[in-house]
Amino acid sequence: MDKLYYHEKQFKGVMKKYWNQRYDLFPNYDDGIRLTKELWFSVTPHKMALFVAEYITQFTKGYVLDAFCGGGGNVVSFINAGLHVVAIDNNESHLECTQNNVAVSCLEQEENQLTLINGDWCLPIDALNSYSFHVVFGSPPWGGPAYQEGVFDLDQLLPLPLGPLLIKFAQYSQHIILFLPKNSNLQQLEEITKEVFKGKHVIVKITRMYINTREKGILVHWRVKR
Ligand code: MGP
Ligand code: SAH
Repeated sequence: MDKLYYHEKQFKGVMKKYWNQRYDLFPNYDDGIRLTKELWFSVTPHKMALFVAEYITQFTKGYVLDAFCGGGGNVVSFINAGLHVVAIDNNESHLECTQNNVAVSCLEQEENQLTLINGDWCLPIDALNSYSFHVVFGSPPWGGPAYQEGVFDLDQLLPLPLGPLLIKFAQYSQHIILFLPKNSNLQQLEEITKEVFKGKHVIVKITRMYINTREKGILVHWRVKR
């Protein structure tokens, strides 16, 4: 199990700002939210997770694949919006954090509304074969707080560069939504999109996401028309 960070004394240097923002991340932080060090700088703040969930419910009430569930920042809002979620992560501690954070944040849950799967996007994930998803959502690792230096090269996304990641996710749904760094190279995003979806009609919508006037990231929605 990765170490959990839940006491102010554990937060040093750049990590302090994430502790100070804890109620932006989870307004119910004091109810027993559990996060590893990586999750403290990766979870989607609550207001943005709400926005994403509401955005998705405008076009579907069906199954969402959260490809990198982390600490459940997005999963909590998907569940509360009534969506069914299949949540993947390759870190057992993070899956446990999601399970805990959903339990303390989602008071009403339908049976089978959430399925957690330990899966690695660098390998085939056979457990996904029996599902049909309306949306694939993903907030992949950006390489930590240092992502802000300069323009973010989308080939540096983990665990796969943007192109191969889109090719994988396009196998599961016509709607792919990714939360990416605010300083992402948008020209590169356009070039990768043209290459991956060559010959297909694809609409891309980019939304800049702010909390209290500070930009936190961009939400990119690819809608591939058949
Ligand atoms: P930030 O930009 O590192 O900090 O993270 P802050 O305090 O908002 O910005 P600053 O300009 O004041 O320094 C902002 C948000 O981006 C986090 O709450 C996460 O939602 C997201 N985020 C940051 N990182 C480093 C990652 C990451 O590696 N992966 C993912 N998925 N999200 C991240
Ligand atoms: N949206 C989440 C945060 C995601 S952080 C939230 O709001 O809580 C990104 C997650 O990707 C981390 O939990 C990390 O364990 C996971 N991850 C990294 N590499 C992966 C891989 N190869 N396959 C699946 N998950 C991976």
